[in-house]
Amino acid sequence: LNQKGCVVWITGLSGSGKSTLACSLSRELNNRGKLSYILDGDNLRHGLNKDLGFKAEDRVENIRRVGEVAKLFADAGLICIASLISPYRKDRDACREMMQDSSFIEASYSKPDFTVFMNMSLQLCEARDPKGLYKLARAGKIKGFTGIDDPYESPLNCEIELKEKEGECPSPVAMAEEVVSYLEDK
Ligand code: GGZ
Repeated sequence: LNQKGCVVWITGLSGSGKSTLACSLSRELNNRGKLSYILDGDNLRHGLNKDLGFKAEDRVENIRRVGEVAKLFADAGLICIASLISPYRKDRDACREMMQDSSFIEASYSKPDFTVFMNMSLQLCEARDPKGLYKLARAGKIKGFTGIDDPYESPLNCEIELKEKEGECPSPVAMAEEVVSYLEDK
């Protein structure tokens, strides 16, 4: 492999465009001959994490497991793109630590971890509501929905922050290019 492994961790509200960015980023990397693998929270909840729900302790375990798997992919030299709400700062920090523990594998690590914060407002995410989940949460049919009646703690130390402009999300390709150019710089 003509690349070094790392983890790109995408955090943000449901509907903020994490999965779309993950796909777009993977495609952009592929165009540049870089191998990546996407770990998407929602998808993994159908398999590896199907025993987990959305209570705080389940989310903690969800993030921990995905962090461990991401580390394995990065150790193997891939650019691992993890896209999860990952609402708690403490859990994201624990993942970051986890990556640093393995940075002794210097050959495969450039920098252990990059956090991308999809800083889209609740208003925007709720207006998009691609799966109708915000509507259900507002109606009280889903309890503990992130942003409605469950917390989201914004990153304090993210490497990349992607923001809406005039109430609109930038295009997936534009966002992916921003992440790629960051990775290239490093
Ligand atoms: C948040 C929920 C919930 C609750 C179901 N809270 O937009 P989606 O639909 O496709 O992605 C969300 C996904 C969140 O899974 P994660 O593994 O990323 O969450 S976490 O990091 O917090 O563990 C959403 C759907 O599951 N979903 N119920 N109560 N999102």
